[in-house]
Amino acid sequence: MTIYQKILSKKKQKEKMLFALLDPDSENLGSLERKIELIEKSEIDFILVGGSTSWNNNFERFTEKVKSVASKAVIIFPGSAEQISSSADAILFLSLISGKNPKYLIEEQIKAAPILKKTDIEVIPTGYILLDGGRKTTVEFVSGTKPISQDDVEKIKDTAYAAQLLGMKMVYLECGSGARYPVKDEIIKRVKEYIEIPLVVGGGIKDRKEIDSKHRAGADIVVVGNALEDDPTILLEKK
Ligand code: 1GP
Repeated sequence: MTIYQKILSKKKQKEKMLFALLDPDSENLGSLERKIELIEKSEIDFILVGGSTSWNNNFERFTEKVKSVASKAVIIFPGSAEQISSSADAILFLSLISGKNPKYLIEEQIKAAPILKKTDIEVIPTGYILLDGGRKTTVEFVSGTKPISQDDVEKIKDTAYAAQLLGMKMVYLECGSGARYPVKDEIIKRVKEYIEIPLVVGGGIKDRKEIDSKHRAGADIVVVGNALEDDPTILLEKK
């Protein structure tokens, strides 16, 4: 079974999913093993690796390290075509469809294509939609694109539906890492009425209460990054 098939099957069973995001630029390799041990014991389904920046230039080494410690599948969440490692199990092949920057709409994907052709990583085409989370986040800065205001519900749901019509396999509603507030429940509900493909929600989700509320609103997958830094034990408590 592919990772995408596993996601679809959980969605069908109405099993909510939780992904942990490990960003090579903000992880300390020393504490990484301990964090992965906690992840392994938790309900987290899959591990995402990646981020908007690649200052440390250690993506390959980092992904190999995560893969060597974790038994859970590792999915690349790339900030650019530089973040591809054949040791990962899959890649979210993102297109930043809320923005008008050709680099993140199609150019990085063209750069990535010949690299992916040579690997057998599973590719999951994903429409990536950046929303305003109350402060300028790294993804906004790096991508040079404006997030959609969370007041513009119609635009958000139309963008998500366009992703599905284009044949993308998932929609990712993103407020950016460290957002002041996450995607609002009303937005998730509205988007959910329009799409059948799995809905991923991330950015600024701080605790168990918020994870549950995003799941209840209709997110199939919730992604947490920073909160794992702050207090992994609380976050990873089983329900
Ligand atoms: C993944 O960018 C997020 O979508 C992660 O955000 O670090 O705020 O959890 P946080």
